[in-house]
Amino acid sequence: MTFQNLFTALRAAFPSDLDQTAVETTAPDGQTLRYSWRDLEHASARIANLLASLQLPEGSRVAVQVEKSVEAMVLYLATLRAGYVFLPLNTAYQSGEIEYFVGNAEPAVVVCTPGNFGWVSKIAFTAGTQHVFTLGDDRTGSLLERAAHHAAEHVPAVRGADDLAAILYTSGTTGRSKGAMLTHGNLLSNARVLQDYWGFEPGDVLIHALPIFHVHGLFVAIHAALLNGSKMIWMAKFDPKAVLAAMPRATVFMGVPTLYVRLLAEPGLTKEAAKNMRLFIAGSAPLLIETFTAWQQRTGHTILERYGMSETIMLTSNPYSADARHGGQSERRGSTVGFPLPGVGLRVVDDANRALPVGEIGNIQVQGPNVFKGYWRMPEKTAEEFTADGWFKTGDVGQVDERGYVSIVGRSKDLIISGGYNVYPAEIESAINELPGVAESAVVGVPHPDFGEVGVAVVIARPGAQPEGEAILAALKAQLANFKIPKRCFVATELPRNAMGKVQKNLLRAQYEKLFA
Ligand code: MCA
Ligand code: AMP
Repeated sequence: MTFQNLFTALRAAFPSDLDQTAVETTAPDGQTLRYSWRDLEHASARIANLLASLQLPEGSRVAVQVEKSVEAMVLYLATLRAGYVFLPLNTAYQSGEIEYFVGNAEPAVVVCTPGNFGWVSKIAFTAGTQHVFTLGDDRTGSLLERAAHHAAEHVPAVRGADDLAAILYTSGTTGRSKGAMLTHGNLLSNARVLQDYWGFEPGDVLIHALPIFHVHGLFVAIHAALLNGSKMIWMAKFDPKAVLAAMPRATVFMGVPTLYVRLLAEPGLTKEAAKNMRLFIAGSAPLLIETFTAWQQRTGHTILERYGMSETIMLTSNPYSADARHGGQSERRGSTVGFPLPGVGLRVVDDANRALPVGEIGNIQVQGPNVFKGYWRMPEKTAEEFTADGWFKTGDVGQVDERGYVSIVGRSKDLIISGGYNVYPAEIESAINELPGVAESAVVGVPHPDFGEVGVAVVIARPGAQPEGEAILAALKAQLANFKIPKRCFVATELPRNAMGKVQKNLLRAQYEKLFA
């Protein structure tokens, strides 16, 4: 079979009655908006035609930093359709961060919010980008104005399974962010597996409340709905009350653990409120067993936890129903991320890459059609992250039990996952170390009731200087995305070190463990 463009596969799943509602949302002015499948088809064709008219070189990147809207999703679909490479950027990123991504990816097209055009276009034009468009969350901006002049029919560009569809930047423990290159084949194969594994069926309606610049909201959620021809109830921002209000009209919800914690704080979350729901899925960060159990008690539903990465999309999942592939096991077990998905190979090895027996803790390595093609323009980094026999090193530490359930018990990478966003201490430490009066610093993750984990900074002053924690945090806020800012900053006289002189972050973590208890 000739491989299709991912868009073509998603389009083929649209219902035959294109006038049905595909997406329902509330506009910024409070008005309810309904988009039919035909609207998605036409709007993505117009933007794809606009992109095609720019005569961009093959493989051009389209970098997008806009607020969540249905049109932003359509822009993603249009980029696939036109055969270019989508590069989503978190709206929290500040100019220094955007400068790096745009400089590294050299996108041919940049799309930003109308309010950011001044500074974003300056960065983009300096980096050699030819086209900068704007897109507001209220359907304003030059992208839609220009697209309106183009036809509402477009023949999707032919793309092979190995052709790039998207680049997702993911931070590294050392150095700057790396662009994970995902292909049409990676995304489509994973989407098909999930549609089947999670039992998507006619009549499903998805509540979409996640941001669309990362794997969870952009790929897992959107592809699941579109590939099933399912309606989405689309929320520009997560609001627990709005999610509760939508549940009687929906069947599936996906969220990071913080979303479940915030929903549990709503007295209206009851069995009755969740009665129409078929499935609650969690991932991106560890789901505490307390949250898992409380959810069962309050709603009668057992959350299905799964595990994935930007480099691999989804890797493992708890079962949706009794699954012959796992000896008929149907139990969704809290504190585990379930079984490797069909087609995914997963092994646990020691530091010398030797496979470990069942139950032993080690490094998780994976293989499969979902595993990315490599890091953008970083062949050495790519080589470092794969073993000689072709397995990708996830940097996660875990174990597989005798029944085959995988658990993540830690990370070998120095990473904090806060409210589902990744924060790399190395990046924050180097920003702190540049500030006046700072000699050195260490950033560690500590438990937090809302975000699961948050960063805490410990700073050592230069001789004679008296930096203050609050001032350091204020200075960081001007440079870095808000979710990366440590929630507290302490000035200390020294950092605990081992005999090799390495900072003992485990001791700092223990010291501040109860800070937010
Ligand atoms: C906001 N703040 C945060 C976070 N979000 N701080 C730490 N961690 C965060 N995640 C800051 C804000 O800047 C603000 O600080 C203060 O916290 C309060 O903001 P609040 O209004 O409560 O935040 P919010 O706008 O309600 O956002 C919280 C959120 C959001 C809804 C949980 O963070 C979110 O949507 N997270 C989902 C992330 C996600 O989709 N991850 C998937 C990655 P100040 O007042 O000082 O400015 S994909 C992935 O990981 C893999 C592949 C996978 O397996 O899925
Ligand atoms: P990202 O770089 O944003 O793709 O984040 C990927 C990382 O999120 C993984 O390597 C894991 O460390 C973490 N992660 C994703 N899902 C889970 C989960 N269900 N439990 C624990 N960690 C998770």
